[in-house]
Amino acid sequence: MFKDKLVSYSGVQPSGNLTIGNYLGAIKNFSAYSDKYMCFYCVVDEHAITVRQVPADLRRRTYETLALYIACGLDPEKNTLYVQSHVHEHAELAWILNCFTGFGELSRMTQFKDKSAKHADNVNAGLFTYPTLMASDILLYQTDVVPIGVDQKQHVELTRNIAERFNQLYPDTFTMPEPIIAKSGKKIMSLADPTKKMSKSDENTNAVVYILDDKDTVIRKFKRAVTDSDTCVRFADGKDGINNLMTIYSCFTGKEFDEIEREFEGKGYGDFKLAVGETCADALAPVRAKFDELLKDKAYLEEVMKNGAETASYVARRTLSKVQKKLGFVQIGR
Ligand code: AQP
Repeated sequence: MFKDKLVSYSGVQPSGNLTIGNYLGAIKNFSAYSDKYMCFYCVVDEHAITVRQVPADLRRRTYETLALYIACGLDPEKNTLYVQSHVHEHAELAWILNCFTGFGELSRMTQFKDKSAKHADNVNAGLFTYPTLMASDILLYQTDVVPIGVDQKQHVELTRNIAERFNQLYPDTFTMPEPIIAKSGKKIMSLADPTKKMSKSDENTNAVVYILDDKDTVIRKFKRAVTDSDTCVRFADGKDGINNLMTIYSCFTGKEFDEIEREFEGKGYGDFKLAVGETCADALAPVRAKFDELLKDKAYLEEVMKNGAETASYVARRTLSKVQKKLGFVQIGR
């Protein structure tokens, strides 16, 4: 076994501008593992092409997503930051895992149902087998923990089922990964429709707060957020809009809901929305500043990508070769 530490693994698709949902549900939580774990955080460009992408945009967003990882506090010296398509073992193991995954299992995936409804003109096989590629991402690194938002939990559960099935047939192949879902921020909702997840690919840009939005834009978006006809800031059933804003405020300030309720007692929604907007914008300002600086230095970002791909490939190759041997593929020692 290559590892002398536990492994943390996660990824983000460069399929749009990253949102505060991606930040609070995933990226912000990645750095908690940097000191004690061996960490692999990937820009999953192969996942992104399950939906049509404009090549120039995909290329730009791949650099941007990597820069955002670093701007959000992931030190490339402590974390392996890399791009999925730079490590060919992901696609190779995914093929093998496809042969150990049921058609019925993949058909039950909520994301597949949602995305095939949303992109009815392009329900491709990649969209269907997205979860086996994700299983490959995770299992290649003998991962122990996968920090994710709650929408990805079903995919990690499927990964565990595939790993268990494979390990039963070929013992001691894969480590069993655990999804790690933040208590707060696990599902940030759209500002325009708080019953729907905030997504980077949402066409309504007012529904989404991007990590790189400037302060005025962030405040304007929160001011327009859908709430309800009540006037009291409290967390309760049926108050999806306010619950979402309280969750966002709590994630950025660390305050509990009862503390937030006391803070805004006797104040209207206008004051509350302004406070959420200002707090969010101020928290993201240093990320934006660092991102701008990083993006000016493409050579540095490419060096991070190269070093990351080298480390990731070394580990991925070992797992893939172990799997191939177990399956009976002939090894010719090239
Ligand atoms: N709204 C959200 N709240 C909390 N966590 C979220 N994540 C995504 N949206 C929210 C988490 O971010 C990580 C990276 O997500 P992804 O890029 O793999 O794709 P996704 O889950 O499909 O996210 P999007 O923003 O909705 O992308 P598109 O619009 O391209 O489909 C994951 O850990 C995810 O849980």
